[in-house]
Amino acid sequence: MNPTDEIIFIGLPGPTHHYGGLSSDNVASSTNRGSVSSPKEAALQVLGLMRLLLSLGVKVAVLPPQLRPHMPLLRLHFSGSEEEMIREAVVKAPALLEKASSASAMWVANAATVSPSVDTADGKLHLTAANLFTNLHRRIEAEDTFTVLSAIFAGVPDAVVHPPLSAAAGLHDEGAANHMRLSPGHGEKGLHVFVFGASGSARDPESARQSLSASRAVQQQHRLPQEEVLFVRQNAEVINEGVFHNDVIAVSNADVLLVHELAFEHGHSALQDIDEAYARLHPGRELIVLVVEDEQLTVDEAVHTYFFNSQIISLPNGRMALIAPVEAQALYEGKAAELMEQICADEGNPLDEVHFVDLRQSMRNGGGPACLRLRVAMTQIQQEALAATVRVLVDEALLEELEAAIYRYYPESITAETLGNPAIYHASLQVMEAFGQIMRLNLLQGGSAPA
Ligand code: SUG
Repeated sequence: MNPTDEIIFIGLPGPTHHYGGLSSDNVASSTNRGSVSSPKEAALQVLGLMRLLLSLGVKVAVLPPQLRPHMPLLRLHFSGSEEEMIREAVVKAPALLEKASSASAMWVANAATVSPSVDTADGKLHLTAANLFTNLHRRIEAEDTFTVLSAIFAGVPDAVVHPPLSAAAGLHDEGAANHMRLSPGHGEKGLHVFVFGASGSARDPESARQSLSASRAVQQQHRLPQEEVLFVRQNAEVINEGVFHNDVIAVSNADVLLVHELAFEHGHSALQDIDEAYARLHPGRELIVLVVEDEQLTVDEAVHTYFFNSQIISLPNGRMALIAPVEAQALYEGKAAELMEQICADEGNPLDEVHFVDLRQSMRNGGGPACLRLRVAMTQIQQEALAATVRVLVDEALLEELEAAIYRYYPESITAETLGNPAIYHASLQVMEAFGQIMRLNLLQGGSAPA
């Protein structure tokens, strides 16, 4: 068997990264509406995250930003040249221009749901681009995400990239942010835990982003056998407290699940269901469930510190590390950071170390370390083919090239008003051109591979 391991794709913020207050269910986004952003700093902070992951021996790849403002959206409302539409939009429809300008494609945990070859009945690596239906500024990502993922995986044997699910059929899908894959190791069969907020029942909170029907559709098209899946309902109360995605209240890696006791509708009994399903799939193997009680950290504290939006990564020595946002140290007198240190000091779990990263630019929009990553478990052969098709696997040389383009083209700061300056659009075009050349992708055509 091919040893399989995981590539962590990290999303890069684009040059229009700003604070539009566009997600009403997302506390950070709503709170920071209208504050001044720095696209340059945002992108450099994400490069810092990539460097840290590389230094810890993780395989990292990059997903590029999308061209903004999104012209097809503006063209539904305005006409003329791109510059004319931007100038008119900032005066007549500033809220629309903000949505069209969102750099939200950086949160690639929402780009797709992934099922590796080892899990699927047809032996294929399936990816379904998320339709992100709930919010307009995110919905416009879906087509280009599909295009860029198709180009990136075009040469990868057995990879199938599915287009976004049909929102017209009522399927609302937010990708990997509501999905956890539990397995003894990345190359062994995984239990896919699909977490949903809406099932068409009267209990559905209005702001639920993920529907059960969408999760089921993903299971079917990914050919995931019944014994490898579990559908778990989010706790409606915590959705209303700002847990807009499951990855705001739970995080997993391989056989470790770190979760708040109030994450799911039936609390501890849902956790028991997960444990039992895992034991059926892997008899005799233990799932390590680390439950954080409300007494230790309240849901509100979890939402503000993004404790659970950390990444848990596997280290080359077989142990694990937490990659956590600096807010965990800064808020509530460092209570969340302390809890992380305690977990890492406990020898009963594989977590050994915690690294705090400054992702403040992204965090102010509700995007922590886990939002910025999409995990793809791939066989060696698939990884080699990926490397031969496009240049997305990150090494120091690639980072330096991306960094030079960021210093050259990214604005220092952005406000709602500056989005009306066509110069920002021109800078975005230059970024797409530059990144496209670096990564061997045609980013001006939505990310397709060059002919
Ligand atoms: O969808 N924020 C994103 C954050 C996504 C975080 N992703 C995960 N949890 N996986 C969202 O709410 C805010 C944009 C703004 O307000 O300008 C935004 O879209």
